[in-house]
Amino acid sequence: MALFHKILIANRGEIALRIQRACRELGIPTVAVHSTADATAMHVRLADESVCIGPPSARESYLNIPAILSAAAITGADAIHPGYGFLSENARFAEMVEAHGLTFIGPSPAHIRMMGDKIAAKTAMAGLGVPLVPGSDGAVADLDDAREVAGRIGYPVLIKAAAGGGGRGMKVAASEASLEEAWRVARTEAASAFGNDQVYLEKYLDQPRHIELQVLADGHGHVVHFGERDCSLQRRHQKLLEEAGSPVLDAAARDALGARVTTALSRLGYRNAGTLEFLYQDGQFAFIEMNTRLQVEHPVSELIAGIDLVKEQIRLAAGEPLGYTQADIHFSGHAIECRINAEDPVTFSPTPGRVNVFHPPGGPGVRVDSALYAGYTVPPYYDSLVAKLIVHAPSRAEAIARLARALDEFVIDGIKTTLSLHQRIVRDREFLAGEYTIHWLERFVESE
Ligand code: MV4
Repeated sequence: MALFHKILIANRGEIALRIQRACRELGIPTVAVHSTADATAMHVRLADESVCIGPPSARESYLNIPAILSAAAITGADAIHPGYGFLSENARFAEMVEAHGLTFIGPSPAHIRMMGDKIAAKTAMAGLGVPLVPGSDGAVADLDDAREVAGRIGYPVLIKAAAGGGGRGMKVAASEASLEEAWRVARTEAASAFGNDQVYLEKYLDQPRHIELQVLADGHGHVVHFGERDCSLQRRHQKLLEEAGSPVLDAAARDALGARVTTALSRLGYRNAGTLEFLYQDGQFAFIEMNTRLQVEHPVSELIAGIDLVKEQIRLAAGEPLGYTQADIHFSGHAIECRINAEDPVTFSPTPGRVNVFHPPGGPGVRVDSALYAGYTVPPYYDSLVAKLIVHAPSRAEAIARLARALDEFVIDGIKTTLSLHQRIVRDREFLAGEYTIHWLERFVESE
């Protein structure tokens, strides 16, 4: 029996292509949706069918739920893959997809909603035995409550918005003297940015790594993990380079964390793909957030585990059970991804415009996920990610050598990109040694 008759992909760019490729290999026809600015985009060219859903602004196109549901109805699609960003973690969208008799390729709306509330996510995970950063037990009611919690866990503390995540709505208080100010600013910003002024408190970790665990679950209690990704190399909460596995974890630490997490998600009844984000410092993991979507950096996990996460998502959404257990999953070698953005490599300001030459690298162990082509004009309306260069090799040292050579082969002419920044990172001594935390890249960029 066919998994689905037709899948609508509610996204654009490289991830729309990535999902189309999985659909094609599974024999499932695809529908692309696009804004008027994307009429000539690669994801439209390669889809079986396409529907224009609105003007350039994402709010009126890729976030336009009625237009997307109408596109599914008129093309006869029976499932929707949201990709990442846009509507991928919108519980109301997932509900509406299901209310229209279609399958949302992702977790249940209830789980999306739970993980979107960072307090609910932490409470659920703590109750299931996943370690947290020391902090408030749920929301902090008032300033007195905040003082009491901070006094107990010790300064510095971080005040975070329940509806935040990804670094939005955080304030550090170094001592009791600055707590009141941080408290007021955090509450006010949370209220205006998210329409929800609930905040919580955590001990501030000063030199953590950002390590996340990729999981798949079938909703019937079977959950597996695909190891960790080290995503510490970021600037202003934008990741630039990710690797699997982390340079600082061994198999025993990975297995221990994986066992905790898969047990927890099994008891939660979670289904489809997910990623748990941890801070890792002094040999300890602390859960901070869970992402209920396919992530930009999923390819590094695919390469070390030899699986296709998007095909798995589609099979799981169709109700198939996981066809294997953790014991069947074996990790091989090391993978690294560089995010190539249409940005100035020094100022990071976006550089939309016409691409004259596009020559991606090739050869052993090299994968390029990109929707670019020579003659394409990168529009100014969306995210600046234009290509992901992913390499796989037997060891981390060999992966870095392969990455350096692939970056040197890569030609994108006509617009400035962050290729040259990556060429410098992969030759840095500390990067080569794997010695970095979440603060490393900002200092590297400043020191240049
Ligand atoms: C933290 C932290 C230090 N201590 N929580 C930022 C993004 C959001 N997902 C959580 N973030 C952080 N939470 C405690 N208790 C430092 C960060 C943080 C960070 C985390 C991951 C990747 C990059 C980051 C950059 C700055 C701050």
